[in-house]
Amino acid sequence: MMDFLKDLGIAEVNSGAYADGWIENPSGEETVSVNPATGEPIARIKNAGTDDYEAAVQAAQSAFEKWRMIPAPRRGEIVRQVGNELRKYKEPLGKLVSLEMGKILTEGEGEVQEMIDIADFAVGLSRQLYGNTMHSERPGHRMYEQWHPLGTIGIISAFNFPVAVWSWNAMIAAVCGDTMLWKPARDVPLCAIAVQNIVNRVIEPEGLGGLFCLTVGGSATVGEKMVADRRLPLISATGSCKMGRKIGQVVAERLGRSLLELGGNNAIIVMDDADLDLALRAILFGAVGTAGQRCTSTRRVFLHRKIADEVRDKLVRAYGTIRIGDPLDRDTLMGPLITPRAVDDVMNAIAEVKKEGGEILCGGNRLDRPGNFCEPTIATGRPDMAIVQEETFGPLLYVFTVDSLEEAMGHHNAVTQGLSSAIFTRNLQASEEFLSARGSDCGIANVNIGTSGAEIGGAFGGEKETGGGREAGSDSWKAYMRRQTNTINWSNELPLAQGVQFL
Ligand code: UN1
Repeated sequence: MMDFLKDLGIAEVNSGAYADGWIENPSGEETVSVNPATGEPIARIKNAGTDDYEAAVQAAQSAFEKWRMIPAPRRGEIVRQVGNELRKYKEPLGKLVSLEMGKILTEGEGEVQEMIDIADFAVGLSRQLYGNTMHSERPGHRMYEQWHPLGTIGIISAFNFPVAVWSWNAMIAAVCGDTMLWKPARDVPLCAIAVQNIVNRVIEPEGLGGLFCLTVGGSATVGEKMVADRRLPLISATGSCKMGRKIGQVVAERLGRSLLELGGNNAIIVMDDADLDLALRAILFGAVGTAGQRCTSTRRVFLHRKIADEVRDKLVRAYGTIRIGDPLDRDTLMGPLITPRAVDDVMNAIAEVKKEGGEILCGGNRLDRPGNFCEPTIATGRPDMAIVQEETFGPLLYVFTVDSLEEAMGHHNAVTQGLSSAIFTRNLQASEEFLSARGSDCGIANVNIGTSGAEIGGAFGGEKETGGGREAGSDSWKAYMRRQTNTINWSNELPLAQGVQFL
């Protein structure tokens, strides 16, 4: 066992269930966390069973009784301490993210930075959970709205951001007065266990053990239970559109709330007046960064005909220089995919491109070495090919040529997903057109910046089959609270609204 894992409290065999304290011997199956770069085991996890799930919900519910009555700025003080612990553990936790998920070290550390940033944001927010006041139409009446905590929130996170997306939800929900139960993705349980150990250093001495609970487990033992559980008023889930559609239906059936952040099919449009060097770098980071496994990864590029050949050639050349390998090696630019199956998915998509008459411009192969590696790949063909409509979660980029912004916009918005988008241009009219009501239909639209790597201060999420949810900054906190409108009559009369006379 590597030393940095010990620093994070990771053992050979780990409990995957936390309910106001680690449950020593959870009753679920034992699973193994595997290093995607080598196929070797990292450590074993005892998953949460049904009884452990029940214990965690109860712990979170009873913590809520206390937590909801602690003033929000005091709750912010707890989150401030969590942010400080994360600062201390940035290096080892970033390394674990790289080891278990496979993203390169700078991105693993960046992910922990994202946790720290959202913790800081949440601390400030804890003094800014503002409601409106309105002027009542009735004399001697005062009207305002206030925001109360919702309850215990269920957080279902994806493998690709194994720690940051939890913190987007958890740091904000914590200052809002909620407690939570986290189900991390199957392939990255150690990241979640390490995060739980870090936050425990703050919550346990304060007697707030049930504030952040954890149940590592499969969909049948944990996931499906959470989604159907009426004690969890909000389910915040990140993952594929297919998964979100199922979750959304079950939560809607019980009239609960869901906050969905699902797949993207993000595109960059490059106009003929663009700074091509900037565009090139943004496309590379967007398509090859995280081995194309961000929900914001760049999947489609529309090049204006005047610059298309030049950009395409430069891209192909740059793809040839990408250093693929061990994500923990500082020289590596692209690590492995999460599972062998993920590599199969990319290979199947490439076969599909060829079947539909498209062409592979570079890459296209698995790497003959241990671990889940494939080449970063550029394909071309028609933007309306069936495979292009799908989100293939890997380093597969489609490049198309267009004659005008109008043509690019048509293809751009024709997919079912609506997460992130970008245009590269120096032309004011083109960029404003792209950002206008008839422009990009995505939740995120950037100018001269790629599709991925959003800051936490903005609201994060997208439209259409991306699910409509917003997490992180701006006023996303409202999703984690319930709004109450209060009217107070301090007069000696009982006037009715709308001038109604009665008695
Ligand atoms: C995700 O891929 O689910 O904007 C989240 C980005 C990151 C978050 C991605 N800040 O790329």
